[in-house]
Amino acid sequence: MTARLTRASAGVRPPAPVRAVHLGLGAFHRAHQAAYTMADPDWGVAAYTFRNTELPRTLTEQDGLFSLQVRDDGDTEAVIVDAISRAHPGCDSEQWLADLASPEVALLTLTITEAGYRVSGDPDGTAIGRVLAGLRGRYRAGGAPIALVPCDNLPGNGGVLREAIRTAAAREDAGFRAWAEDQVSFVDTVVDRITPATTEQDLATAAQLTGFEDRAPVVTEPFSEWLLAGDFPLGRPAWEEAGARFVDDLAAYEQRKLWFLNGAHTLLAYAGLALGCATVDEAVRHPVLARLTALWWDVASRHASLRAQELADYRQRLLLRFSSRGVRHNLLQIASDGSQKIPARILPVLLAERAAQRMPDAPVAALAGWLIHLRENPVTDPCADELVPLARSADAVRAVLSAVDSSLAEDRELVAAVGDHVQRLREATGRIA
Ligand code: CS2
Repeated sequence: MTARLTRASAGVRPPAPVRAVHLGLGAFHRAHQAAYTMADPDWGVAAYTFRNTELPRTLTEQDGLFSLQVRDDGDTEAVIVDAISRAHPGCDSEQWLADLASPEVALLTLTITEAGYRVSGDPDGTAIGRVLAGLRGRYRAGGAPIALVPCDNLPGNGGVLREAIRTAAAREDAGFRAWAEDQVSFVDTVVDRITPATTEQDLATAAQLTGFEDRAPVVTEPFSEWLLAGDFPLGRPAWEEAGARFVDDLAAYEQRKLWFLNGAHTLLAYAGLALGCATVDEAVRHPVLARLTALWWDVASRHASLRAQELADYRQRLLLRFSSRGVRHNLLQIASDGSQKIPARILPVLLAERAAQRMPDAPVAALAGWLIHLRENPVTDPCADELVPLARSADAVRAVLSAVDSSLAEDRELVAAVGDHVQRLREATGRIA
């Protein structure tokens, strides 16, 4: 019989004092920030999720421990991650407020998805609303400074979070708003580690590899990157021990990550689903999709600021990462939240190309695939209620494009090209439009 996973049974140190809080306790946090924080035994994380109450309960039963299965094409190595000192469901709001008010807590990392930074109307009950409540409590409890470290794939994510907090705080008192401007540091980050959702099979593998019954394992790839720019007024874990890099300017790296990795993911997800593929490794082997991906990287390279050689190396490595059979990354998972992802990943390159009067195939294919996805698949997107009917309307291409960027919808040649590409994808699968 496999033993229960606990700190005692695994012979792992006791939980470190909580000095970091995390919001968004999903697989990505555990494969990324938690794994980096493990490099510094003085820092423990209190991790919160406002969605899934099962996971914090399971982690609590496992003393915060879980196994991280690092898989390349052939081998899997399992590491027990011990950085999470406490895990909490959303209903623990008193604990959340107490943690954020504590001067021992120096930083808050966030993985709340791209959609989590949208503030429209009352922020209460949203991730931003929770952060605002936490900051308000901290201000009232003495106002120790704090670093906020967003770890989602948005350009200028520190600035985006700052704006979201500012907007949400519009009705707060002036003293609090001045404190938030002065004492809250917004750190920009580029995060990278491909981490698919955990499957039943991964639980069995965890038991085989570790000898423990682990009900919260995470599967990830060997590659990992974390770039950060910003201040940590009360200090931070020695994340550099695990390979994090602190730089002055993230813009070029952010482009590289968002356009080359995430942009290609989005293209593979939408065009790939339209062509009947299910996972990234399958899609990247499909001749039509392999060609589109290469075209996408060519066109993105024209507008990226890193040196050509660096971009070429990054592409080479991405191909290996995408084609790894160790990490089966579902296209449907990547296809979620297109309305939030496309503007960060695809549109900057497409708009620059259109300004130069060119009509590049790859981003057009991504938009065409998105349209088909909105018509045919289950859609997870904060704007689904608006987008799905538009995608099924008579003037679908123009209507959907106008919902993401009005200038796209006014570009008649683009609207026609996306419409043509919808046909091409249909013909390639032998389906009728
Ligand atoms: C993916 C990302 O789901 C998605 O949209 O593109 O989660 C991607 O796997 C990560 O950014 C990799 O670092």
